[in-house]
Amino acid sequence: MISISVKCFLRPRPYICCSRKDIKYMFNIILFGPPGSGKGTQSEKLIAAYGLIHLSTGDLLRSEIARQTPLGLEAKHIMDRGQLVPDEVVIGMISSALDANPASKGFLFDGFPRTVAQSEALDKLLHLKNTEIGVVLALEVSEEELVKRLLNRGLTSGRSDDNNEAVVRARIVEYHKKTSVVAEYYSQFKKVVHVRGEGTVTEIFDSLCSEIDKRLS
Ligand code: B4P
Repeated sequence: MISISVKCFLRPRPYICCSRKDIKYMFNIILFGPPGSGKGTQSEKLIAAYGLIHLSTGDLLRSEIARQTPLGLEAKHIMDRGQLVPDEVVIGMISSALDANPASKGFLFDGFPRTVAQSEALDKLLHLKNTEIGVVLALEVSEEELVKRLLNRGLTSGRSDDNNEAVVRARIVEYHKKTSVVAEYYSQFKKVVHVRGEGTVTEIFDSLCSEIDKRLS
């Protein structure tokens, strides 16, 4: 049995830098990009701005590791090699999280889906709830910038997958091998928008908001 923790920030929107639209129906976003592209960073700001529920499979897995559950112990070995955890594990975690939040205005998926099998499973889970992905926001960052950011985070985060350059590069290889195709999968439904992921956190946040607002109007 997997226990999960989901961050829910249904509080008044604190950002006034650009016009947020109220979400009147369920709106689901995938924040997509390679490791270190700013998914976690931007997710925190987006959920606060739009009142979405944040589902980060990386956070869920790290919570399992911190609690030393059997799943967490197994996942740690895989994550420390820079590889992806098996699809059935992360799909199970997301399925439980969706069921635990029936009244959500929408979900922000961060670091999920990471394979085509995960994408297909997510679409089926959302279909069962009469909803779908509204947009896939794909952050674009050069490889050298990714490595720099992750190694820099490794100096303070305590994350064992961030403090070794070989592991960081292995995660990027894994991304190109198994995850980049997720953007192609959603492109066939015309859901992907590419957003420049280099610049200040505020500039990138404003670009993401502008793409979301277009789809909410
Ligand atoms: P995740 O937790 O998803 O981690 P990540 O992709 O490395 O980080 P993220 O992209 O969110 O980091 P951010 O840029 O915000 O995954 C970790 C591991 O879990 C995976 O390798 C895999 O093993 C496993 N896993 C997770 N989901 C899975 C799934 N669905 N299937 C299978 N396995 C899965 O931050 C990076 C750094 O950049 C930060 O220090 C930040 O401060 C900095 N930064 C952000 N924006 C910046 C900017 N604009 N300028 C400068 N620095 C910036």
